[in-house]
Parts: sequence; structure tokens; C-alpha cells
Amino acid sequence: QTISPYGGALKELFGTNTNALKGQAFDLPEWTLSQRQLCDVELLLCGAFSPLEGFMSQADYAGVVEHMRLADGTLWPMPITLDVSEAFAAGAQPGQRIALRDPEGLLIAFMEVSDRWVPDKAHEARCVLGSEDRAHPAAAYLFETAGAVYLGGRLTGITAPTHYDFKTLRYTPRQLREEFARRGWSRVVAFQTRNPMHRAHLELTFRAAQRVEANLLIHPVVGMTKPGDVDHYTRVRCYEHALRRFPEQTSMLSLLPLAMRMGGPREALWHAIIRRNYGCTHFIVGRDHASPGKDSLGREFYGPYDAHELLAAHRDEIGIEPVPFQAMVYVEERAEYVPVDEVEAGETVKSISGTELRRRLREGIDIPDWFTYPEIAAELRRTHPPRHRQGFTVFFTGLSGAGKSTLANALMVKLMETGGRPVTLLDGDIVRTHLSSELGFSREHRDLNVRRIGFVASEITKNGGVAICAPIAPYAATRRQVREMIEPVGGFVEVHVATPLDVCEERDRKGLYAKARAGLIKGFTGIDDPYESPVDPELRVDTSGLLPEQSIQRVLLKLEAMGFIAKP
Ligand code: PPS
Repeated sequence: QTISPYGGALKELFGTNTNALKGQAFDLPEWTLSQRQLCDVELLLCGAFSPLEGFMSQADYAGVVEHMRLADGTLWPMPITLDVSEAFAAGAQPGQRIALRDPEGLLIAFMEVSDRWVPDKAHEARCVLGSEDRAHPAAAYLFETAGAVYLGGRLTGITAPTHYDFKTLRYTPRQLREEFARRGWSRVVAFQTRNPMHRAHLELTFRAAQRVEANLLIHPVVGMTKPGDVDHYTRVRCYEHALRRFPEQTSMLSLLPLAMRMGGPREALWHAIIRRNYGCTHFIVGRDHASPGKDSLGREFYGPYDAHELLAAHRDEIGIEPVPFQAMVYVEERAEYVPVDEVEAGETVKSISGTELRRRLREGIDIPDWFTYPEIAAELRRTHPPRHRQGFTVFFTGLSGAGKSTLANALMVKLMETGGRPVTLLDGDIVRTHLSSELGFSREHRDLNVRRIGFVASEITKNGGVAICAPIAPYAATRRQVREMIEPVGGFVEVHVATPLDVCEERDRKGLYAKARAGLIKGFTGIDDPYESPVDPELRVDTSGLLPEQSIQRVLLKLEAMGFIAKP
């Protein structure tokens, strides 16, 4: 016998005769789903969010926000809403049917709009997340990304969102239930994760399965997790390695295309309900479950065991058994992992935090066997090479004539001399010839120009190359945008070429300062257009009293100190 879905029935929402339905889409208002909405729709359509049959009505939403209950009283902790722009909402009044498409334009589902309202986002954030702090990723999404209007209504599915990766590991609730039945598994404990699995996680899941005498489902989230997490491609390869470490035929792996909210205890409750829909009877709740980390004042958003308490309080109602776990730590004397509350006085406890692991990867330092398995460490090293093998961007900024091009050219040559990584020069003139030939020097055009440079540099950096940029880039906000584009994919080194204006003007290699002073060129940087000096660049070089060799030496030393060039 298997566990019933939450609410009694699996609510699969696909329409019958979808070909005929598709023909009805052409004159309907069309909404292109965001990545997060696409995740929600995928899980709504396959029944993972049973008993929901679409995006929440206003009454369901209000009940969920206030006291975690749908209008009919069913416990449900997380709002599942379709946020849209005001402009789109104007044409989507209740009673209207709308078409939901993926970003490529594929028709995913129809929605019969039943409700349209303007949510009180601050209230939602306080009740659901416990905070309005933008350091919480779901609060940031709510205030900065989500549309102003919510639509509610039933869905009729046409096509499940397409995935090209790990197809054989993507079981729907129905498929997973069938697979459990085929294997003869009646008790299954699910492990939720958004991180690579190391020995602590293996020990924890193994103990959990033993404790409740169940088979194990590793059920990692591959939809959207916390920004900065290890990408899911790498993680899934790690999970596949991890799976081979379990006794054969006891465990399986399936991927969950969920968009996490990092909502701590409420999220844990939601995770448990979802796993029941997938046919699991037990659910592991660890320390800091679905934690968003620290708030903007450096305090934890939730207590480490808040999720344990909330699940315990509702265990009968959700019908899936929570399996609470303390953090697992390695005890050196026993050479094994134990829950932290079982450590005895005088024992030596070892652990490696996520931050410390990232540092070790970055600096190419040893990752010990007690922490993880060698094949998992190797997998992580493959996608997280040490800094001296990562891509990076050197972004020179400064006035015209400050020496940016000279430095950029010299740096390129020095890096080519060393070898190892492809180097691309994105000098101001090169870019303005090949990438931005139609642009002038208005604020808008300069911004466009600098953002284009940032985009190209980020692609180069992501692919392990070196991009050397040398625009004036006079505006701090735009430079910050470029940094934000590049830092997630590799190194970003801002070098302020801080040669004073009078020296630049004195040099006047291109005669442009003279023209600007004479009023022949308008809006010239430093003369009648602003240059906002970087406040906190990685390096500042004033080339006035220096030979090019001396200036470039400073840049090279900086790159070495930051780890981007291997020390000899
Ligand atoms: S920006 O602001 O970053 O988009 O500028 P950039 O692409 O680096 O282009 C600067 C070069 O264009 C020439 N030039 C001007 N510079 C500043 N202001 C005005 N109005 C202007 N008109 C033309 C100038 O030669 C700059 O080259 P560099 O190499 O910096 O001297």
C-alpha cells in the first residue's frame, strides 16, 4: 500500500485532447512565464503541489499568508501566485482565459483567471518569510522582481516544460510512485538538498533510513536555489557519485524542479507536503532547513531548529513523518560522524563550512577524505578550478589619456608571454569600432557601451579566459553593474588609472582636450562631463611619474596577490 497524495488525490492538471486545445490559444492574452513561475507551473501540472489546481485565488492566498491555510481550511504554508505587470493585468480580468508560455514561446498551459488583486507585499513578506529584509532572497524577489498584480485561477496543462538535462532522473509524482511500487518500497524517506552531498550528508541520510526502516530517496532541488549555490549540473554529478556509496538497491535519486523560496520553517513544511505527493512516507529535516543565511544586520533569519518544531506541530495533519536531525559532525577519536548532540566531552570535533570549502577550492588546498569522497572532491574541482585557472576580467577605468590603453596592451602582452589562458583586449577604440560603432557619448550611450563591454567580458571570463577592458567608464553605477555581471562567473579586478586631469590634458595625445576646451567637442569627460572616481577599486595606479613597465608591474603583482596568476 502506498501513501495517498496530500488532500487525497493527485491533482494532475493536463488537459485531454491538447492538440485541439492548442488551436484555441491564438487570440488569448499571452503571459511569458519567468523562470520561477515556470518551476511553479511545472510542479502544479504534475501534481507535486496537490491539492492545488492552479495559482491561488485571493481567498486562498489571504488564508495562507495569515495562518498557513487555504480557504477550505487545508494546511498549506507557501503562497503560489502568478505575479504579472499592471499592463498585462489590465487585459486579464476574472473570467478571461490566458495562455502561459515558456520563454521560448512554447504553450505550457491555459489559466482561467478567477481572481486579480494587488497584494500587500510587505505584509506577505512579514507573515510568510518573517522579514522584509532584502537580504532574504524571497523578499528581494517579491519587492524587486515580482509584478505588482497577482492573478489566480485553475490551470489546464498543454505541455510539460522541456528539460534536456538528466532526463532519466526527472520523475513526476506519478512516475516516482510507480517506481516505488515496482521496487516494492512502501516506506521511503526523502532527503531534500540544494548542496553537493559530502560524507556528513551520506551519514545523515543513511542513519535516517535505518532509524525509520525505510528506503532512501535523494530528492535534490534543481529548479531555483539560493543565488551563489553550486550549479545543479555539478551537483547532480556529485549525487550520482554519492548514490554509488549506498548499499545497492536501497536508494534512488530523482530531481525536483522546485523554485525554492528559502523560507525556513514554512518552506520545510511545504517541502514535506511535496514529498508526500511524490509518494514518500518520511521526510528528513536537518539543521537550518531552507535557511536564507543572515539578514542585513548579520542575524540569522530563523532559529536552527524552528523547522523541526513547525513540522512536529503539524505532523498528523501533513501525514508524512518528519525525521528531525541535528547537524552531523566528524569526531576525530571515533573516526566517524555523529549528530552534534551525541558528542562527548573532550572529543575533537571537525567540520568544514561551505565558505571554507569554497576557499579551499579557490586556493587549490587539499580537501580531506574525512570530509568528502575523492570522486566528489574531483567533481567539484572540475567546475571550481583554483583561481589561477579561472577566468577573470581586468577593468581599467580612468580619464581619456590616463594611460588605460597603454596599460591594457602591456598587460595583454605580459599575460600572453606567461601563457595558459586566452586573452582578449576590449580597448575603448576596438569596442567603439566593432561593438558600439553607432554610439556617441551621451550618458545613455556611454552606459550601453560599458554594459556591452561587461557582457562580452563576462562571457570570456565564464569560459576561463582573460578579458582586459579599457573604457573611460565614467559612471560608478554602470561599473557596479559590470562587476555584478562578472563576479558570479570569475574574477573581477577594477583598476582605476588615476592619472590627474592636468597630466592627461598636458599629454593630450589625440588633441581632444584642446578641442574640448575650445568648445569644438561637447560633453568631454573631465572637461564638461563628469568622471566619478572609483571609491574602492582593487588597485589604483597614477601613471604620471611612472614608466609603463612600472605601472604594469603593479597590476601583475596585484593579480598575483589575488591568486589569478600562479606564484612561481
Ligand atoms: S565611455 O565613456 O567609457 O563610453 O568612453 P570610451 O568608449 O572609453 O571612449 C572614450 C574615447 O573616445 C574619445 N572621445 C571621448 N571621450 C570622452 N568624452 C567625449 N565626449 C569623447 N569624444 C570622443 C576619446 O578618444 C576616448 O579615448 P581614450 O582612449 O579614453 O582617450
